[in-house]
This record gives sequence, structure tokens and C-alpha cells, in this order.
Amino acid sequence: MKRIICLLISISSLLACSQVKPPEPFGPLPSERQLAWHEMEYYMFVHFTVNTFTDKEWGYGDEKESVFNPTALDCRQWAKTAKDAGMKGIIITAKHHDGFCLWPSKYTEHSVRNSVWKDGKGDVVRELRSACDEFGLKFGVYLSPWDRNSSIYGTPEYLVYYRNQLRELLTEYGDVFEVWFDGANGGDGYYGGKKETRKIDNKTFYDWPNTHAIVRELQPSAVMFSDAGPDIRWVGNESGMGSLTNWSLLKKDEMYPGGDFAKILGEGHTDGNYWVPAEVDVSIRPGWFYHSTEDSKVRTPENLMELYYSSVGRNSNLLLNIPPDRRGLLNENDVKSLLAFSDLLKNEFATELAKGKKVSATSARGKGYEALMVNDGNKETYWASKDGVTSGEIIIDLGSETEVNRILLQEYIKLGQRVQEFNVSAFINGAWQPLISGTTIGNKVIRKFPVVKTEKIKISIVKSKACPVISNIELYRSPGE
Ligand code: FUL
Repeated sequence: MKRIICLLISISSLLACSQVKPPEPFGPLPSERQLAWHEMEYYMFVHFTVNTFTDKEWGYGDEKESVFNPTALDCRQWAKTAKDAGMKGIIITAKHHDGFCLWPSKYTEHSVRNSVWKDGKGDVVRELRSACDEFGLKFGVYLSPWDRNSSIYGTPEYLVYYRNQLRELLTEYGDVFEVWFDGANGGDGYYGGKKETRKIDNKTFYDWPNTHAIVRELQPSAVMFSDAGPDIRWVGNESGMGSLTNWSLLKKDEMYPGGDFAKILGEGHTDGNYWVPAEVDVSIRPGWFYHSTEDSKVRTPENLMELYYSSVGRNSNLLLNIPPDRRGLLNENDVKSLLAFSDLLKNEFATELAKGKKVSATSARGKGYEALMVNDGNKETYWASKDGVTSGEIIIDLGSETEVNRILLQEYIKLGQRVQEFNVSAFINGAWQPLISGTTIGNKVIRKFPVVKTEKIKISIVKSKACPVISNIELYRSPGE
């Protein structure tokens, strides 16, 4: 009996030895909440407050509460539109720089409670929360740190006020997926009637670590956005342009909200010591708030498609602002364009060509990490090379001459972001013709190239920080250019 047990033990240890080990994680890794955020990809921003009624972008803070009076506010229309457009959530300006609160905060008089809308009994934040639940969308809040209404802005008491408001939003409105901390800070304002300029020190005034701790305590699954993270970073512009080189890595300890970091925020830090991916925030109109003069300046569906490529296609999420009008409805022009874009998007990626096709790679780690893992339709499986091998080629054999003009690539980011340089080519007339070259991949990269008719596409990982780990490759023949 003893002998049989010994034999069984040695067979099982032999088997264990022959199993190929997965690559070790490399560098900073995404947290669970960040991984969930990466899956969000595309969601709606809603800028709505007194500015909608005063035709401003930045309210001074002296607006009478009575100006806030939407005639037909319907958050269900916002949520339905977002859902129909394929968006996965909505983030609302619960408080913008003017300090007016869209919910009846018990810490200020400057809110919907003192407006004529619904006789002061309304709560936009609550209505949106319910609408998001009804349409299966996630819900997020923007709480402007700068408050041009508050008489105590710039003093330590303001932090108590700000954090109380944050607590209200994070305890009374259910699950929040993202908390948006804007970087605009200090300057002139009403400040309780003082009408003066107040400057604060961006680096120290807000004592961010203690505010962040409140979010972690009350909404542990929420990610926090700002110029400097801690979880998600601003991309450094408001024009919808993600960077072609885009590391989800950042030396966030060297940064702070409102600092002058535009270029760094676009590319991230190659050697960043935290996982802080980029979010592209951009408006469907020139302004963030609704202005009737901009009704004819709504981005076209084609332009929204460009934004999609320059954000989701560049390892970023897309937060697209659709500002409600004075009725409290998303304007017809915006809805029309948004839904037409969603149709374009469906057509753009209608038929995937690579799935299940024959695939080979120059370097294979071994069983479980073969080339066929990149097009098996399962993002949890991946191709990886052997440890220490930092380049490699994957060839997808489409089986017959096929027209192709788009490629989508994904790294298995649970093991870190690795690829530094790649290129793609097509086998045409007996030779490999270059199609595109690129730098980083990260969670997702989608690239266009002119239509080619080919039987084989080659993806070459030229340089990688550690053995490349590719989870997904898709190919398309889109009707677009
Ligand atoms: C900026 C703000 O100043 C704008 O008004 C807007 O909210 C935009 C999304 O962020 O920093």
C-alpha cells in the first residue's frame, strides 16, 4: 500500500513539473476595480446645472436658485438614450464650479431645494440613479472641488463641507462606479458675497489622501478620476485625443490635480510605478453645458467615430458629454447624431474575420499558451512567449484571400502592460507588406489601414518589457475608409 501511495505521489509531481507555468506578472498591475472600469469603455457625461439656464460654462456662484427650472426634466430619456447608444453608464455633474447642488444637500442652501423646480422637492441625482438602474447602467458623480458659491472656500472648514457632500453622495444614492474630481481650481467667484479672487495651493489645500479614503471606505468598488489618479487619469486634453503611445502607468506621487502635466497625462510614464489608465473626456458640442447657439454645432456621427478610434482605439475609455437642454432633455440634434454613430459603430465591427482561423507563432511558451489563444474568443486565455523572449511573430491564416482594413489587439493586462513596439503586415504577392506600426498596446488598441486583400496577417511584437502576453486579436473589413 505504502509503495502504491509513493508511486502516485511521484506521478503527480512529475505531471506538475511538466505543466507550463504562466508568466510572472510584470510591473504595476490593475486592481479589480480598475479591471471592471476597463470593461466600461464608453459612457455618458452629463453637464447640467444653473449654467444651462444662464448660458454660461463656468457659473460665478451668485446665480439665484430660482434660475434652475427645467420644464420637462426626464432622466429616463437620458438613460434610455445612453443605453440605446451602447453606453455602459452615466456620470453627472452633481456639483459644478458654481456650487449649485443637483441634490438637496443638507449642507447648503444653494441647491435644487431652493429652486422652483418641483417646488423644491426634486432631486436630479436621485432621478438619474433610478433611471440608471431601470436601464441597467452604472452611475457616477462629479463633485467639483472648486466652489465659487461657498463663503468658506479656501479655508480648512471648506474641506469638511466638501467631504460631507461627498459622503452624502456616496451613502444615499446606491453604488457609484466612478467619482470624478475635476482639476479646475481657485480664482474669482462670489464666495458668499465677498466677490473676490481666492487662490489655493493645488498641491496641499485639498489634502487629497484623506478625501480618497472616504471614497474607499464608502464605495470600495468605485474608481477615482483626476489629473493625477489615484485610479484613472485625465488624458491631458478635452478634444478627444488619446495618445498613440499610452502607458496605463503613472508616477502619480509626482503629480497633483490642476498641475501642468498635459503631455505626461497623454502618454503616461513608461516606467510608472502605479496602474493609472487614461480616460478621454470630450463633449458632443463645443461647450460642456447646453447653449442653444450650439444646436447646429453638434459633432457628426462620423466625427464621433473618429473620437472612438482616438480614445477606445488608443487604450483609453471614452466619456462623452451630452448636455441636457433647458427642458431637461437631451436635445434632438444630439440624440440623432449619437444614435447614428451607434449604428455606424455596429457596422464598423460587424463581422470579425480572425476568430478560430489557423494561427501560428514564432515563439511559444508551451501548452496552454499557444498562438490559438489569441483568436479563441476568450479574453482570459493568451499567447505568451518563453521568459526572456521579448519579441515574436503571430501569423493568422485567413484560409483564403480576404479583404481586411482594421485590427484590434489586446494584452492580458492582469499580468501588466508590456509591449513597447509592434507592427502589422499582410502577405501580398508573395511578400510581407507593412500595414501599420505602433508602440504600446495595453488593454486595447484598434487601428485602421487601407483595405488589403490577403490570406495572411502577421503581427510582430518587436519590443516588449518582458515576454509578450497577447489575449486577443481581431480583424475586420469595415465599410469605412
Ligand atoms: C473642466 C471643467 O472646468 C469644465 O467645466 C468641465 O467640467 C470639464 C469636464 O472639466 O476642468
